[in-house]
Amino acid sequence: MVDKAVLDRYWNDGYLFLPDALTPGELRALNDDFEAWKDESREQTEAYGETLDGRARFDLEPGHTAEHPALRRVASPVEVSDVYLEVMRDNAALDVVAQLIGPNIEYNNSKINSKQPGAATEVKFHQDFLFQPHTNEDLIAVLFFLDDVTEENGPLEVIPETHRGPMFDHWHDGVYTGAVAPEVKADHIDNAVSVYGQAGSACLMHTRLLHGSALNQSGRPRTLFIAEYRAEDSKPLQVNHLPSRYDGEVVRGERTNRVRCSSYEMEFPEVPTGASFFEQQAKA
Ligand SMILES: O=C(O)CCC(=O)C(=O)O
Repeated sequence: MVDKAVLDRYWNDGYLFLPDALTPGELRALNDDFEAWKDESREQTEAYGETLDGRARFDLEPGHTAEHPALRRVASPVEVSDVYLEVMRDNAALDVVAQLIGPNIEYNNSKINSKQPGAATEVKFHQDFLFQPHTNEDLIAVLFFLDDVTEENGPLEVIPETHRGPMFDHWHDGVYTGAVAPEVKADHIDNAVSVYGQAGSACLMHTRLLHGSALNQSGRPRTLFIAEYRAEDSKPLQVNHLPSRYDGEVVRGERTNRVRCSSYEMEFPEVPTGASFFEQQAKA
């Protein structure tokens, strides 16, 4: 639990850094499962495994080899790991999520984003809400650091206060790219803040905050477990872009079946088809 000044800072900035979001035991167990997946990926040459909508669960970066495995994304790890499921259901950051948008909180989706040493994949600037509109904007992504995050290994970069500004178009030339136009990035990049911290910490991020992250230029990995939660009265208006059988599970408080609506205008994202997140962003 955190005090009001900290909560106020989140509402002002649109993000919050939390040290000690994971216990040492949780951190070790999450990393053990990820290392096992990374080892398994050595035998693979293309994206593999299957999620609920038929897309691959494990996504490999171009240049992936058995000697230098570059597993860059695991979609819905909570479905294939008891450890990820337990941490998603109960962790110290979730208490703060409940303080901010609770008391009733549902799980929305989760993934692992990993940048292995020298990984060339960047995450282009975007606002998460534009991937899956809801009736209101009380959604928070918790980005758990499974490695120390430094200036060199591709930290999350956020643009403070943009959650209170416009929603930017993620469609370009008739294609949904899941990224803002280069001019939007150029207009904001001078205000970017890189979020560093030790393994075990986390960043809480408002669903409308503009953010991205650069390539990993270091010899050390940077792996994040990202779990997104929503207020129970925030109802999805479109299919989950990371479907999971746990979508909608109440993880704090209780189910009320109330719906709360805010007023906003945006163009709906394209329903995911065969493309992975990074393939979609490559069209930007
Ligand atoms: O991996 C990162 O640095 C950012 C992740 C992110 O923004 C996303 O996957 O939506």
